[in-house]
Amino acid sequence: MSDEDEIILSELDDDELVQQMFDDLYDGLREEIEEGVNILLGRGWQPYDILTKALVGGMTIVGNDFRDGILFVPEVLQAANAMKGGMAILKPLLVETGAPRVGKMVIGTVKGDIHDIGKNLVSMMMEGAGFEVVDLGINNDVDKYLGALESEKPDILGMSALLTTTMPYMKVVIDTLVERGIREDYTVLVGGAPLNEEFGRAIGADAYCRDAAVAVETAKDFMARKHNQMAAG
Ligand code: B12
Repeated sequence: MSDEDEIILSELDDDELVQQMFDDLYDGLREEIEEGVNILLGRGWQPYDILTKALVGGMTIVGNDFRDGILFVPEVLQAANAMKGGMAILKPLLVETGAPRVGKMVIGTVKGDIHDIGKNLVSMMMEGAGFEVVDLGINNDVDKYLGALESEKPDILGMSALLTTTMPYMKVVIDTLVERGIREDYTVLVGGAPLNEEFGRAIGADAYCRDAAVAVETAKDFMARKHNQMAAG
């Protein structure tokens, strides 16, 4: 048995534990991540803080080393799997806020793109803020989005893209909404690491959101505007 096998997570203080969780996420150790999340919850940490400080923090390190060619797809998949284990524990806690229903969102990752961690995080936070969320998953083409808009009648359409090669597809979807004369029926929010505000504007989205917290705030803003318009009209 190596020294590393003997680390007892519950004996670490908060800072050490978060550091250890960064390492465990990096190594794709799902069970250890789940245990770490449970320990932090037991110590009174807010689910949102665990998500952003321990899990997203760890994923940032993975992302940097992936970019720099130190980690490769199989390792990153393992890390993503460990992250999802932690997120699954936090989801019911984030969602269970008893907030009144404020609106409905259809969300999905665009065609050609299989990244879903950020999208899932946005879904969780939106549900926690009182939105009903219909998650279309990954690799969605125009027809999938249009079908869901038609059947679900949401207030908001959210699209996620993590690749520079897939982000232009968001414009394809928005252009189709314009062609069909239904663009104004929805607030379109877009997000994903390679996007920025300028891109969001250029493709005709209502807003680009840097992260899940901004997504929630922006969605609430748009819902408030919609209600004010309805009250005025
Ligand atoms: C995990 C990961 C993977 C995993 C995905 C697992 C999964 N289930 O998602 C795997 C291993 C499968 C993968 C595969 C690939 N990946 Co990858 N991946 C990543 C990595 C490391 C992390 C992404 C992540 O989950 N981040 C954590 C989440 C929380 O952040 P986020 O996604 O940005 O989401 C937040 C915001 O952006 C925003 N947001 C996101 N979506 C939405 C949507 C809406 C509506 C709103 C409002 C907000 C919002 O809110 C989120 C929460 O705060 C990134 C690195 C990076 N820096 O992003 C590379 C990265 C995105 N991948 C990259 C590449 C190149 C690939 C591959 C092509 C590699 C290959 N050679 O095969 C494939 C592509 C597969 C495909 N067709 O999609 C590149 C993209 C480069 C580019 N400029 O296009 C990156 C940037 C790495 C790099 N620097 O090289 N990847």
